[in-house]
Amino acid sequence: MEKQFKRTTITSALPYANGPVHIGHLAGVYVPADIYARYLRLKGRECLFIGGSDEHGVPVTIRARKEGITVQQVVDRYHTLIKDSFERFGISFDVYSRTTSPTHHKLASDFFRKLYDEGKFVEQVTEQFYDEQTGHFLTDRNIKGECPRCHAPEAYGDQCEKCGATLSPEELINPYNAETGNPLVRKATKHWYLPLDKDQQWLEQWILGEHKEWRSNVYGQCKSWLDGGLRPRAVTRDLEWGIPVPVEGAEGKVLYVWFDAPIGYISNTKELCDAHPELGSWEKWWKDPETRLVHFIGKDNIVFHCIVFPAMLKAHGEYILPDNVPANEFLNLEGNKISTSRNYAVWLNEYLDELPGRQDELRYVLTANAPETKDNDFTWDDFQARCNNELVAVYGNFVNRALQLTQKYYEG
Ligand code: B3M
Ligand code: ZN
Repeated sequence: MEKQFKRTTITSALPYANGPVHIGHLAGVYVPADIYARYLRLKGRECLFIGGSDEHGVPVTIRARKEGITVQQVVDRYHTLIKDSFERFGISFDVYSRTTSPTHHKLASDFFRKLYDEGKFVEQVTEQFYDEQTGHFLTDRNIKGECPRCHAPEAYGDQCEKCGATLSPEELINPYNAETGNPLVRKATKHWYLPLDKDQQWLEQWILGEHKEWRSNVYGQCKSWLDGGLRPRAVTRDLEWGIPVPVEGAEGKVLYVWFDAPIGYISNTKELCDAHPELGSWEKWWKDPETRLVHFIGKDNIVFHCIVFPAMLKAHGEYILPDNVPANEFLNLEGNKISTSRNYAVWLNEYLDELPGRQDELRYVLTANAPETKDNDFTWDDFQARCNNELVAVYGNFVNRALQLTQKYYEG
């Protein structure tokens, strides 16, 4: 017998504030989550629909350097643009906040500190690439050098785009900072790790044993992560932008963006409930076993929502775990991969500006063509055909007939 819940907390992935949202985000996450929230409300069920911007991580800092503005300016700009476009499009969030909010900084920091105090992390010193001239440690993607396989001069720290080899930065010949060109040295640095290896057993039982009803793409990805054996994951980084690690001696280090971002769901719920006492305490939405937690995400976020975040919640000890994690596949655009960094997308804000009043058409097409079980393709020809043949012809005709019959036989 399926468990009966009193209420539902619905979250949708927090979009990175490094660019506008596009139709791929809408089809994969926001339209399905919005449909579910609207459905539950119509049924008279108690639910909250939580959204917000993810404003930490490396991509926003890269965007800031490229544009010659501060990171704060980047996130302010995109948070406002994204929030505004969701509102104009009609995504019915109960709250849309941001991870730079003081509430979130405090909650994420306290969360880390509790785990730290209870000895839930392991500390490890490793050698990482360091640019002595800028005083920065670098992430794999910001490191370039000669490929050890094909000797292309500009391979990345994680991959050579010439020969396709998967690399780690230590393998590069003469590694250098991709942005400044400065040569790199190796330097010891300490980080905190979530020992996921110790979670292997209960995660296997919980996901593979108790959640066979999860979508096959989600279940399958979890199974392959679990079959491969979980390893400890660093939850801190040597960066300036982010939430400072609240530990003495950790100056210059911040929480890893994937540690703080999912806590953002909780912080945003807290902000909402603090401002609206009639919704009850935020804690009932996150800590009461009679609350059903559902995460809507894209397929690239599965491991974080099904394995890492639940391990964090469990380590904390007071929280419920997700009951389901509906993840969608990707939507392509005219046969090609949508990409924020390559500026290839239909941006929501531009759609709303250029086709005013056409929200429902887009919502319909993205729902009819939702990438639920495989990647799908969005084309403008298909958009036009679906609007004309399905919305106008089939649905319009149905409504028209129903209205005429009502008029004729039931006096309107
Ligand atoms: N910002 C990644 C993404 O948009 C990330 C999601 C966070 S959800 C807590 O794909
Ligand atoms: Zn190569």
